[in-house]
Order: sequence, then C-alpha cells, then structure tokens
Amino acid sequence: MTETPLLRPIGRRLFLGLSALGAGSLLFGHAVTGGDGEPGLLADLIGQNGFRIYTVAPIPTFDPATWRLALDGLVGRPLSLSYADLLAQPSVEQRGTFHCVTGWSVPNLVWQGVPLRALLDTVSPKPDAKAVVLYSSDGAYTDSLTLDQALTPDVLLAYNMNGQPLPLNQGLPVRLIVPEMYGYKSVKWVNRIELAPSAIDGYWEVRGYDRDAYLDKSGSRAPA
Ligand SMILES: Nc1nc2c(c(=O)[nH]1)N[C@H]1C(S)=C(S)[C@@H](COP(=O)(O)O)O[C@H]1N2
Ligand SMILES: [Mo]
Repeated sequence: MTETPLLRPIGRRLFLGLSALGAGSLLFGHAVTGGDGEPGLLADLIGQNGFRIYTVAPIPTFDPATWRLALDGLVGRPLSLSYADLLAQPSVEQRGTFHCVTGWSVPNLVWQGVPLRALLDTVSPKPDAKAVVLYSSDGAYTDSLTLDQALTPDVLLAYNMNGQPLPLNQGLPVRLIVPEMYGYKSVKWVNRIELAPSAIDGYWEVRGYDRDAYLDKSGSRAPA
C-alpha cells in the first residue's frame, strides 16, 4: 500500500502558507517542518492527542452570529441552520478512533453531534438524490458520500470532541465524522451539504485517493 504523500513534511510552502493561517492555528500546534511536502496541502501541524492538523487553505474564521449550515440541492425542503439551531438538534455521543490514511490514528475520542441521517430526513431528499456533497467554509475542501453511505446511522456532524467545542483548526463549528472511513472523508468547517444525483471526487480523490475510503480496504489509494 502506498501512503506516503501526506506523510512528507511540509517545507517552504508551509512557511509561505502560515502567514495566511492566522494566529488561531498556531495556538493549537507547532508546524511540522522540513522536506518538500504534498502538493495540495497548505499546512501540517501537531495537534492535541496525537492529531496532525491538516489544511489545504487558510483556516476560516467562525462567527456564531452569522454562520449558517445549508442543506440544499435535490431536496423537497432546503434548510439553513444557525449555530444555535445546530446545537438545539437532538444529539448523540459516540466513541471512536480517528484514522488518517497516511498511518496515524487517535484512539478513544468522544464525538458529540447530530447524525447526518436526521438532517437528511428533515430536508426530504428527492428520488433522484443519490449522493451528498460536503463543502467547507475554507472554500477549497470538498468530499462526497453516496446517499446510502450518508444514511449510515453513525455518520455524524460533530461539534464537540471530548466534551469541548472543536478547536478552530479541527473544524469549528462542525465537522463530519465517518467512523468506518479514513479521515479525509471527515470534512472540517462544513458549511454546505448538497444533495446531488451522484457522488463527486473530493479534494484528495481528485489527487488519487478512492471515494470509498473504508478502513478495511487494503489501501484506499487508487492505482497510479
Ligand atoms: N476542510 C478540510 N477538511 C479536512 C482536511 C483538510 O485539509 N481541510 N483534511 C482531511 C484529512 S486528510 C484528515 S486525516 C483529517 C484531519 O483532521 P485533523 O486536522 O482534525 O487532524 O481532516 C480531513 N478533513
Ligand atoms: Mo488524512
């Protein structure tokens, strides 16, 4: 299994990129330095609990007064949730291990959030909706799931990690958690979920990774 690209530490590009990241990201981690880095990755920082903090674009700001999560596309009833609306939804807590395809994992995490399935029920997907496309407020990162994958009960829009709101650089206010798949499906800073006729290649999938990122596959990198 080939899994080197994201592992290579970031060199000059990181330092060029860091100025755009703002102070927030630096409060939570040190830069991993040296080497030339993966084309497409802006920063690789050391986070809490063994996380490596990845971003492909400057970390977006979060204003709870103006932030919205849109559910739209092939739906009967589009929805726009404020942060307060999101926190008011019935929530669940799940324990799990977070796995990046490059080889690092973080065990024993408790995620709290809203099952994606519950929100999808609310918007009434149309019969031709077969996938969800997730967008990030960083303006760059995307990913998708088939509708069947998105309806899996443990797929979560998580806003708390270990009892605390997500750190800004880990997706504040909300990120996707797909327990059965590698972390690249776990879009941070989700601000739009579009119901679509088919799945699309997300940010890393355009760069060679499989759309189906199941952990038990013997390598989710597409053959070169
Ligand atoms: N918006 C956004 N979401 C993202 C990424 C990213 O760069 N930008 N990286 C993905 C990858 S490859 C992984 S492994 C996890 C890393 O999560 P962390 O930064 O909280 O460690 O976020 C995923 N979601
Ligand atoms: Mo990853």
